[in-house]
Amino acid sequence: MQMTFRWYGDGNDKITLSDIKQIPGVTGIVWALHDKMPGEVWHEEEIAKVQSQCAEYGFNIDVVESVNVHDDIKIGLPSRDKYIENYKTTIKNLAKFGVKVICYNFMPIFDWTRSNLFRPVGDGSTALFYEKGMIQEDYKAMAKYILDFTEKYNMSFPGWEPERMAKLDELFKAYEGVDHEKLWANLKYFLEAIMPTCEETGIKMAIHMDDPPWDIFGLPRLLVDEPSIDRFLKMVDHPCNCLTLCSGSLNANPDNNVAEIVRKHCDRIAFAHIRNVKHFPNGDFSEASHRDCDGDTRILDILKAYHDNNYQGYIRPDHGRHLWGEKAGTVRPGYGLYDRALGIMYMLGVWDMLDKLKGDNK
Ligand SMILES: [Mn+2]
Repeated sequence: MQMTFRWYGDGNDKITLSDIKQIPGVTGIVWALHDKMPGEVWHEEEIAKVQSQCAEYGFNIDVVESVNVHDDIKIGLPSRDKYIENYKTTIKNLAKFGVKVICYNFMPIFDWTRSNLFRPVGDGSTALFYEKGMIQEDYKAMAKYILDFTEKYNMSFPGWEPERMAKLDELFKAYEGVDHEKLWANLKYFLEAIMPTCEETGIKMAIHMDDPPWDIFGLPRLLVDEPSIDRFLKMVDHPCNCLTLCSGSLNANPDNNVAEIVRKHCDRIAFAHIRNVKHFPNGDFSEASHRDCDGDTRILDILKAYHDNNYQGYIRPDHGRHLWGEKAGTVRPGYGLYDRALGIMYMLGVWDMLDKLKGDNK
C-alpha cells in the first residue's frame, strides 16, 4: 500500500506541500491540472512544473485525479474521436513523467453531488451532507447551491466547471436518449480506444465509482454496486482497465459491502479511496471521521481486506470533516488538512498492527 494525499496545486489550495510533508507515511501527491477543461491536452511543460514542485518535497506524482472525460465521449457524438485522440496524447505525456494511474469518472453532467457542504456533525466540526429529498428532480436548485458557493468563495470544483454549468439545460438536452445501455456502450468505446495507449505506456485507467451510486435527475449512473463493477471489468477485460474503489461513494448505498468487493477484485484496484459514511433512516447521509465506529462503512473490514490481499496500489483518505477553524472560505469542502491527516494516522495504525500480527504469526 502506498499512502497518498490529494492536493489541488499551487495557488489553488491553502494546504501546502510542506504541510503534507509533516503527515507521516505520505509518499505521493494525487494531483491534476485543475484549469484544464475536459477534452484539452495536458502539455509536457505543465506536467513538468507540478512534478518539480512535488519532487522538491520528495513526493511522487504517480496518481492523477482526474483527467476528466469530455461530454461528447459520454454522449457518443461523432466528435468524440477527436477528444479521445486528445486523451491519448495526455496519457502519453503523463507517462513521460512517471505517472502510473489516471483516476477518472464517467458520470453524466454532474460529478459528486451534495446538498450541504458544511453541515454540523454535532461535535463542533462540519462535513459534507446529502439530503436525499433535495436531490430528486430539481437539478437547478442543487446546482445553484454549489455554484453560488464556488462563486462566493472564488473557487472551482473539479467536474463543476462554470463554463459547463452555464449550459446545464443544453447539457441535459444533449444527454436525452443516453440511457444506461447507451452509456455503457460509450464507456466501452472510450476504453477500447485508449487501452493500446495504456498498454504501451503502462498507465492504468482507474474509474471512480459514481457518487452517489444511483441515478440522479433522470441521468443514468453505471458504477454503483458489485454486479455493475463485475460487468465493467468483464466488459473490457484488460489489466490496464482498473478501479478507483471509493468506499464512501459505494457505501452511500448501505447495501454495498465494500470489503467483499475488495476481496473479489483487489488485483484490479489501482487506487483506493477510504471514506466513512454515516446513514440516517430516511436515506440522508453525512460523511464521518475515518474511525470505524463513527460511520457505517466498516472501514476496519475494508482495510483488513486490502491487507489480506497484500494490496500494493495507491490509497488515500478521501474526504474529511472540517475541523479546528476550517470553514467555508478557508478550506475546500471535504478537503481540509486535519481530518484527512487524522484519517491517515488511523489507517496507518490499523495497517501497521496488521503487519505486526502477520509477522508474529509467521
Ligand atoms: Mn472518492
